[in-house]
Amino acid sequence: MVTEHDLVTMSQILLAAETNVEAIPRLTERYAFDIEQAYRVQAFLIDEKIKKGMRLAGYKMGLTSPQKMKQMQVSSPVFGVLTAETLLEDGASLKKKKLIHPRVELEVAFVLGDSITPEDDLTPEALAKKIAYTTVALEIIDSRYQDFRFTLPDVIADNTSAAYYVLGSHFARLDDMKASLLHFGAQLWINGTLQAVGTPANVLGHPLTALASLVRQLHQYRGETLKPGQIVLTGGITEAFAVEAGDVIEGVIDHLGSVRIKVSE
Ligand code: 0L1
Ligand code: MG
Repeated sequence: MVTEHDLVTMSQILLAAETNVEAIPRLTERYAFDIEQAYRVQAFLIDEKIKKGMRLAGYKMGLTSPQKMKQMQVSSPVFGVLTAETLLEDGASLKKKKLIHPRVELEVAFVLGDSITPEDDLTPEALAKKIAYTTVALEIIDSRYQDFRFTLPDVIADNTSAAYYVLGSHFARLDDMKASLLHFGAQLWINGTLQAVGTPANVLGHPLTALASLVRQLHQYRGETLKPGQIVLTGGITEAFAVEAGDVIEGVIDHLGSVRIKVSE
């Protein structure tokens, strides 16, 4: 059984791995801990970052597509925390040497116009009214575990591999769009080669279903609710792809625009 002290120690091990850019063995090889305890480790990790001056910007859902669940051999979606300091500008350059083994994902991002609690109507129709803006995003994930291999508690403790994220410069309003988000095509390009195609429907059937799942899990594991202005990354539309120095990566989603980053050494 793990103690409170062990949970804090685990968060410190993960933070050191991130700071030192050094992969570590899975924490579950040393400690037996469950999903609830994993979210406590994640909370200790985020508290430490906030103490160092980082600011909460929103949340991310992870493991929301059948492709990602298969790739990582897990069976349920998870959430992590986004900070303002890890948001990159559209077109920015990402330094690979700051990361262990980064991968990129193409996602739909929401900027909330309203607070959302578990007591609210969480159907896609009702949630759509609480979204201020929708855009295309790239998420750069970077597991702190060796070989990107982990169990569900490991990856939750590691803030669901969050590293950086980039939002497109075009912000669309869901209610202004004639077609449903579910019918939009999504493309991930790396160095001018089409790497993957998909649709936002890959994300738990609808990115707004991922948002509903976030509302419930955030309340269950943190006792928190979503606030206006917060950013939500809804989860990868396709599997994740390894990122190399020199890469130019572009994500495109119909009606939501495009987003791009360059990767340097
Ligand atoms: O954002 C994601 O879907 C990543 C969640 C964690 C799993 C991974 O590192 O691939
Ligand atoms: Mg993601």
